[in-house]
Amino acid sequence: MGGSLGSIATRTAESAGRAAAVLAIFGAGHANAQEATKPAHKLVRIGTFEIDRHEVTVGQFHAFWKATQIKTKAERDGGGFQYVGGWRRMAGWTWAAPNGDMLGRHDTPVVHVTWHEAKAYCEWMGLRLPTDAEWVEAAYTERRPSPPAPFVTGRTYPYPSGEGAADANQIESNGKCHFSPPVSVETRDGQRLGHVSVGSCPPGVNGLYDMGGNVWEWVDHDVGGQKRTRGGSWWYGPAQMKADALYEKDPDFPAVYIGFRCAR
Ligand SMILES: [Ca+2]
Repeated sequence: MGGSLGSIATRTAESAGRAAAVLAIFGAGHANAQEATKPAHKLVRIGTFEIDRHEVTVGQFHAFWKATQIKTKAERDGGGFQYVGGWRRMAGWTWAAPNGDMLGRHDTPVVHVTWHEAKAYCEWMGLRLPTDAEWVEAAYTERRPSPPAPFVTGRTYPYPSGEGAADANQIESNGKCHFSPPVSVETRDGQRLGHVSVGSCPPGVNGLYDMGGNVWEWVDHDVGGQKRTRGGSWWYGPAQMKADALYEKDPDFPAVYIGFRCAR
């Protein structure tokens, strides 16, 4: 996922200077919108459709932000949400600074984006959000003709990571992939937690990364005006990673736990 943005994780942005810092670090910002190039996407074919191998990253979303001059809802409203005994707006927490006090690494999943913003990003890329059925097919049923062990063609697994959930970035992970400071700083049950760079965990069903855990993923599925999220996140255990874990959120809700990937 190379690039010149890796060093930003160690940069601290003061609240008042954050926008300037983001512009300085990411480049010329909106001023050079016409020069923006679209980021590369690695898609995996699953039958009749393709889906991103990774969650969409901060670096990829930055190209969209720069080209379209979008101001995300979290940016407009002063920050996205975190659950702290209830949903709380976190000042300055945005796609560029997922935890406010430091800028997001380019190879970490973008969060604090609404369903509408995720959809707009995918469409800007000539892609779209996966449907719920596509996401489920890709996450749980192995479709590769010759998958590496232990995966078996045609088998449907309980978790996107396979028979077990220990390889995923979730609260009961065994440590194969885990919080990598300083992207997120949070504690739950005495553990330091957060999302990790995409591809940090072992690949799961269909060779896809982080379909289970890391960050929730918006899909194109409406339930009474709410939009479904799939796969659980680093904040939860394995139960939220399963196919029967059905959760929906307001499509205008930006949160530190929610990202997305695209399909076509
Ligand atoms: Ca995920």
